[in-house]
Parts: sequence; structure tokens; C-alpha cells
Amino acid sequence: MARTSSSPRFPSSPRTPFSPAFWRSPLRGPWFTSVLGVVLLGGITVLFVTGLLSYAAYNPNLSPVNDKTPDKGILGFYLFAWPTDPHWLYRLNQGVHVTLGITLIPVLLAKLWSVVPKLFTLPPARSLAHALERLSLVLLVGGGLFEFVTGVLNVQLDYVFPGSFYPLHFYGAWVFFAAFVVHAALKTPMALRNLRQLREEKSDLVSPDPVEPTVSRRGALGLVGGGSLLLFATTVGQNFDGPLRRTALLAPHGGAEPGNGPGGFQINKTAAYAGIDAAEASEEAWRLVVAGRAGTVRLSRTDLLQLPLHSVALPIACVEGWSTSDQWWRGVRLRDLAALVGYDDPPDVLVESLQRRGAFRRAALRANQVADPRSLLALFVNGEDLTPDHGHPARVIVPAAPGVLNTKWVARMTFGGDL
Ligand SMILES: Nc1nc2c(c(=O)[nH]1)N[C@H]1C(S)=C(S)[C@@H](COP(=O)(O)O)O[C@H]1N2
Ligand SMILES: [Mo]
Repeated sequence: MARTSSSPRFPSSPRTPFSPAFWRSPLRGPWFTSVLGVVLLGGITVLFVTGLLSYAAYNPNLSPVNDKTPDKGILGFYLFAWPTDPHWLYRLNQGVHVTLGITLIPVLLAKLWSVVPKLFTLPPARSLAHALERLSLVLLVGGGLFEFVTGVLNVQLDYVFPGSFYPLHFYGAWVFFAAFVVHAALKTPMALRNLRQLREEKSDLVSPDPVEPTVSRRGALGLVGGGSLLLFATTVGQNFDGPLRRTALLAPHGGAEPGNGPGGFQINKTAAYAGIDAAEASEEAWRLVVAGRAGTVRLSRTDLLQLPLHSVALPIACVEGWSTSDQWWRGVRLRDLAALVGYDDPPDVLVESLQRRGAFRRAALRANQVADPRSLLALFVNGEDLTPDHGHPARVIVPAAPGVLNTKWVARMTFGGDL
């Protein structure tokens, strides 16, 4: 039977969003909202933990050069020296963070849609407790949307926020998660009860005047899950090589496309983009400056080739969520360079590149990273000289670290001292 916009049961109800009868979808109800809520409870907790770990992986306490969120204050309470094992640690962490975040977008949107009538509840606050609860929802919904939007923008467009993505996403995460914990504590018991009960209980989520369903609640959930699955399938490939990478249709700049050079793995910033002067980076002109307590040495690429060379298989894993499989790097151990300037027990190091401007032209590495025998100043990759875009004449490669710590076009390494 076709329904008119005003049904007999609600003859005179003004159909504004503030009247419950305005919301007529037969899908809304406690079961539907609870399923989505429980999925988000698990998913967002994983996003929060992997996000905090990703921040720790930058070693923000080591040097202001690494810290993209100065004034983090007590929010940095948990930071620790990021380990170098297992060597795929950051690859896994960030792959999960970005892939899961993108996969949860349909669930988040469906969850917000399922409770949107509550936004218009009148009176706006029945009591002080109710007012506080609604205020926490502002932080929850605002914070959640903010985290998803800033995350997606960073993954897709990268540098829309020059240098300021990190503080925004970091502080946003704490505000959002604080509101999320309160919300989960208040609602989880009820959500679990709703999932166990087969009968629909009375709830202000249920439309008092629903239209005829065109899809069942399970069907609608299937659509949401299908959307998530589609996003997952078109994103996850950016963490793998070969044909799988080409399935990453949603991955931006280089995430889905192989880069040039040996092994054809991605390039984040080309030498041209970074403004690397080819003459300065040429083998004739370039000298690596290594400084430490025993003085300063200047090494040409030929000098470096006289030092013991070692090979390791390590990935590059970017904060943006793409990663390469293990590539074969060959070069001089960082700890051997430390020894050249007076440290048998390697200290921290500040690595600076030829690049003059840009956020990633320098990075500090912690002593445990310098000491790892797999940490190299690489001269070769996959059996060939580094290409200019991969950091020729020399670049850093460190196990388990975020890509940003693997400085390309290295010009100077300062061991010990102020970073
Ligand atoms: N000098 C310099 N080094 C840099 C960067 C940069 O912009 N400049 N980008 C970093 C980032 S964010 C990543 S993910 C890796 C990418 O390395 P690749 O381009 O060889 O894949 O290089 C790192 N090293
Ligand atoms: Mo990166």
C-alpha cells in the first residue's frame, strides 16, 4: 500500500526532524545500531593503539627534528625506544592502521546514520547528566569524523597540511578516544543485550511510523559490509608487490604503481621534487660528512666502498600505509660509521640530507637503531647503484622503522651530542 507523507496515525504531526515521526526508515533500531557499535568498539580500539604505536615509532622524544607534535606534554607519557625487531614491525602496524581505518568508513557512516534522529531529540537536555552526555557525543562524533577525514586526507593528498597533520591527528585522537571510552562504557552493556535479544525492544531509535522496508536489516548490514570489503580489497594491495599491488586502486601517488629503478619499488619524493641538485649529488662533488667526539671525517663514495659492505633485506613502510616487500640493500653499517668518529658503543645520530627544504630532510635515529647490524647507509639496492629518486649517492635504511627515518641523499651524520 502506498503511503502518503502524513499517515493516519500521525495526522497532524509536523514533519520536521524534531518530531520522531519524521524519521521513517524501518531499518533503524537497537539491533542495527548495536551490531555496528560493537564492530566499531573493536575496530577503533585497534586504530587507537596502532596510531599511538606509529607515533612512538618516530622516536619523538629523541629530537625536536623527529617530533611533529611539540608540546605533547603528558600525552607522550607512554613513549619508548622503538625496537628494530621484527624488521616488518612498522610495515604491519601502519598497514593495519591505514587499511583498517579505510575499511571502517562505511561502518562509521552507517552507525552515524542509524542514530541521527537522536541528534534532534527535544528538549536538548533533560538534566545535567543528559546535557553532559550530549556534550560528550559532540566530541565523539566530531572527533571521530575529524580523525577519519584527516587520516584519509593524509593518505590521499599527503601534504595538504604542511607539517601540521601530525599534531592535528594526534590531539584529535586523544579527544576522540576519551569520548569513545565514555561512550563505550555507557553503551556496551546495552549493545550486547540488544545483540542477544531476538525481539526488538522498545527504543527511541525505532521509527514510530516506518515506511515499508525495501531491504531487511540484515540486508542493509550486508551492504555496509560489502562496502567495507570493497574498500579493503582496493586498499590492502599497497602493502604487497607484484600483481597484488595493482589491485590498490584507491592508493594514491605511487602506492599502487611500481616506481622506477631496480626492483621497481615505490618512490615517495623524487629527487626533482626534493630539489636535489644533480651536480651536488654527483660522485665527484659529493662528500659524506661524519662528525663525532673524535672529530669529523669526509668520505667520497669511493672511500665508502673501501669500508666493509653488508647486505640486508628490509622493506620501506610509509606512515601513509603503503609498503614494499623486502628489498636487498647493500652499504656500510651505521655502527661502523659511528666507530670511525670515536664510538665503539654507538650513540644516537642526526642524519641530514642534501635537501634544503621540506619536512623529511633530516631525521634522528636512536642508539639501538644505530647499533643494529642491519642498519645501513645504503649505496646499492637490488644489486644496482641507488637511483637518484631512491637517494643516490647514499641513503639510510633501518629495520622496523617508519619510512620517514630512512633519509635519502644523505649529506651529514652527527653522532652523539645535541640532536
Ligand atoms: N631527504 C629525504 N629523505 C626521505 C624523504 C624525503 O622527502 N626527503 N621521504 C621519506 C619518506 S616519508 C619515505 S616513506 C621514504 C620513501 O623512500 P623511497 O622513496 O625510496 O620509497 O623516504 C624517506 N626519506
Ligand atoms: Mo613516508
